[in-house]
Amino acid sequence: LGIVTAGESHGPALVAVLTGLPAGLRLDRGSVDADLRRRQQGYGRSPRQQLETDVVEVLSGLRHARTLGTPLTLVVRNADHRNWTWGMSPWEPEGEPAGKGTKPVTLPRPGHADLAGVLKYGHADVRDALERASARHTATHVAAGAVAKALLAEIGVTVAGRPLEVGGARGENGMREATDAARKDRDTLGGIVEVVASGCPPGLGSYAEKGDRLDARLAFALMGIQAVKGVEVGDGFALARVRGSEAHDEIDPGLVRRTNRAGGLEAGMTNGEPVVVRAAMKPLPTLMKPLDSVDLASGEPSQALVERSDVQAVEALAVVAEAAVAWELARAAREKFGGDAIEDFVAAHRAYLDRI
Ligand code: EPS
Repeated sequence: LGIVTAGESHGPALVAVLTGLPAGLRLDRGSVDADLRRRQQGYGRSPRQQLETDVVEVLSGLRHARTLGTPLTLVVRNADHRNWTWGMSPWEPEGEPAGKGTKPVTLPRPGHADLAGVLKYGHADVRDALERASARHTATHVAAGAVAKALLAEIGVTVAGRPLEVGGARGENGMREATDAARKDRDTLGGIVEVVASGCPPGLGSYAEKGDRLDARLAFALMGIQAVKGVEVGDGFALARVRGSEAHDEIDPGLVRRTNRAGGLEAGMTNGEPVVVRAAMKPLPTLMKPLDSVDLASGEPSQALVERSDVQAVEALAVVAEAAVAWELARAAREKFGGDAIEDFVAAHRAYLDRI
C-alpha cells in the first residue's frame, strides 16, 4: 500500500492518493465520514471546527462502492477556503486583497514549523510554511485510515484509539477540567493517546531488516503525526526499570500469553496478542497568551503569532493515531497476504491461519 497526500490548511482542499489496494474491497461512505467527524470533535477544539464539516469525496479508484485495484483518490474540501480565496489563491490573486491571509506573517511561534520552515525553504511569509505543516491535513490520513480499517476488517482485525491523559489529567472529568483551566489561562495542553489493534495474526512485520520491523514502522507512523514527541510500544519505558522475569510474556499451551507487556510485538513482528501503542503529544504551539519570539521583518524581540487555536486536540490525536496504526497494519497485512482481488487476500489469510 502506498499513500501520497497534498493540500494546505486554508487551500481549496486536501487530497490523498492511495495505491496498492486490492480490487473488490467494499467501502462504506458513512464509515469514512464518521471517522472524519470523530476527528473534528473533542473538548477543546478550535472554532475552526465549526466552519468545517469534513466529508470524503472520491475522484478515482472506486465504482459502486467497490475498489477497482487502481489508485484511490480521496478529497476533503476546506470550507474555510472561501475566506481565503485571495490569501491562498494558487495563482496570482485577482482584484484587491480581501479576506484572510493578505498580510505576511513574520512572528514565528515556538513549537510550530514557522521558523525552521521559512529558513529551510527561503520563504518571506511564515504562512508559506505553516499551511502545509498544519495538523489540518490529518483529515486525509483519517480518511485513508478508514479505508485501511475496511481492509483489516476483512481478516478480523479491529483498531481503536482513545485518549488517556490531557495535560497530565486522567478520566473524562479530569481531562475536561484541565482543558477548562488551560483555556482560562489562555494556554494550551498536550496529552497521551493509546491505540489497540485486536485480531492481528502472528507474523505481521519481520525481523529481517530494520525497515521491516512493525514496531519501528508504527513508531514512524505515529511520530509523523503533528505534535507527537514520544511513542511507546507495550509497557515501553517501564520495561527498562524491571527485571527480565517481570518483563516478558510467558507462553501457555495454545500459544497464548499470560501478559501483554510487549504490546503484541516481539522482534518487530506481531505475536498474536493485541498490538498496544501510545503516543505523547506536546501542547499546541498557538497560544492566546503568546510566547516570546522575534519579528522576522525587523529582527526585533516580539511576541508570537496569535490566531484562533485549539486548547488541546488529544481526542483528535486518538482518531488520527488510530488511522496511522490501521494504515501501517494494513500495509503489513497486504505484504504478508498479497491479493490483487480481495478474495485472494482473505483466502491467503485463512490458509496461513490453517498452517499455523
Ligand atoms: C492548526 C491550526 C488551526 C487548527 C488546525 C491545525 O487551524 P486554523 O489556523 O485554521 O484555526 O484548527 O486544525 C484543523 C483545521 C483541523 O481540521 O484539524 C495548526 O496550525 O496545526
